[in-house]
Amino acid sequence: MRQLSLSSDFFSRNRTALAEKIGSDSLALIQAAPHAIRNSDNLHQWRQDSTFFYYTGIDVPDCSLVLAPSSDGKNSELLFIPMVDPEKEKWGGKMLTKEEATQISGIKAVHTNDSLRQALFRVQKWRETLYCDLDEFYPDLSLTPQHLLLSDLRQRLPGLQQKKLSFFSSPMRIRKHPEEIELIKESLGIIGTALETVMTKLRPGLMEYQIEAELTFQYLYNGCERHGFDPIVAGGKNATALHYIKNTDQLKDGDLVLIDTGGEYRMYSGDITRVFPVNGRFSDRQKQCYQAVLDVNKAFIGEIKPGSSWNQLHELASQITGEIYAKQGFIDNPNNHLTVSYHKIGHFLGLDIHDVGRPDEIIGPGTVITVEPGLYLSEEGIGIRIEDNVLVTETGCDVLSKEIPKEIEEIETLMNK
Ligand SMILES: [Mn+2]
Repeated sequence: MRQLSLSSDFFSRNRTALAEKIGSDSLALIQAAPHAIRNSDNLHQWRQDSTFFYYTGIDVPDCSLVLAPSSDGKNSELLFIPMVDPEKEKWGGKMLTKEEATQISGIKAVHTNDSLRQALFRVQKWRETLYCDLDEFYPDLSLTPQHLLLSDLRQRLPGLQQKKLSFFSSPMRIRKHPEEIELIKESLGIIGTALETVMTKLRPGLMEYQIEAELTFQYLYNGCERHGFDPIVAGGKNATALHYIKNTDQLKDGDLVLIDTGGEYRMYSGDITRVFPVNGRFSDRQKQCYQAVLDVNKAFIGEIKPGSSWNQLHELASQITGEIYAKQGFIDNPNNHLTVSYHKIGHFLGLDIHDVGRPDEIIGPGTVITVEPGLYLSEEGIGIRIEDNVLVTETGCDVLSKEIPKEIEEIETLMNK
C-alpha cells in the first residue's frame, strides 16, 4: 500500500506565505479542533481543524500555533502542544513529543500549551491585530475553550483587535499545491475501488446500511482514516431527500440507488456521487433521466476554465440544466429547472468537503471543485445526482474522478459481470 504524506516543507511554506500576508503589525493564533462530547464520558470521533493542519501538519488536539511576523523576515513561529504525561500514556498510548512536532511541522520553537497565554501577552506588544478563526457555521452551539480564550484576550488587551484569519487563509487554501492534488487523487482511487465493489455486490433485498458497511470496509482497509462525511446510500424515493443519511431502508428491485460518499486519506477526501440500478439494469425511463443528468455533467465540465466565479458558473449551469431538462420534458420551461434540481451545481473541495472560498471569487488554476447536477422526480421515486471532482488548470480543467465509471453501459457491464 502506498503511503503518501505532506512534508514539513509544505507546512513551512504555508506559514511563511501567511506571515507575509498578515504583516508585522499583526499576529495569528490558529488552534487545533476542540473535542465534541457524544454522550456521558464518550467523545465524538475527533478530526483536526483543517486550517490548523494546513499550517502545521500536527494531527493532535489541544495544540495552538502563534505566528508573529517580523519586518526583517525573522518571523516567530511558536507551536504549543500538550505536555507529555506518562500517566495519560498508560491509557491513550504515546503522546506527541516536541522533537516529533518539529519534524512534522518544521517549527523549531515548540512549547507546552500551559505557556500559551503568557507567550501571547509577550508577542502582541507593538501589534494591532490578532487574526484568528472560529467555526462560523454554528455560532449558536456551546462555547469552547477557544471562545473563552479569545474573549479573555479581548478583555485583557482591549487595544488588540481580533479579525478574521480566513480573509488571508482561504485564498491560500483554495489554490491546491501539487502534493495536495496527489492526496485527493489517492482518495478518489480508493473511492473508485469501493464503488466498483458495491456495483458487483448490489442486488435487490440488501439494506442501505449494508452498502454503507461495504464503503466503510473498503475505506479503512485501503488506508483511509475515515469517511470524508456521512455517506448517503439512498434507494428509490429516499434519493430525492438531498441529505438522507439514515441509510436504514431495503433496496428494491426496479429502484435506483444513489450513493454520495468520500473516503478521507491524509485529511483529503474526494466527494463522489454515483447512481446504480439495484437489479443491474436501468429501465427505459431511468435511462432517459440518468442520461439527461450525465449530459448536464459533461456539458458543464466542458465549459470549466479559469476566470469565472462560482456565481457565474452557477448561472451557466442553470442554463445548461434548464435547456437539457426542458428538452427531455422534465420541465415545461427552462427557467423552471429549480423545481426538479434544487441545489447548486457544486462547491469547492479540499481539506474541508465544502471547502473555503467565496462565491464571488474568481476561480484560478489549482482550485478543485465538484460538479454534481441532480434530477429529483419524487413522484416517480427517482433521484439522480452524478458528481465528479474537477481540477481547474491553466487552460481548462482535469476531471480527477474520470476513472470512476458513470456511463450507463459501463455500469451495466460491471454490474452483470
Ligand atoms: Mn458534493
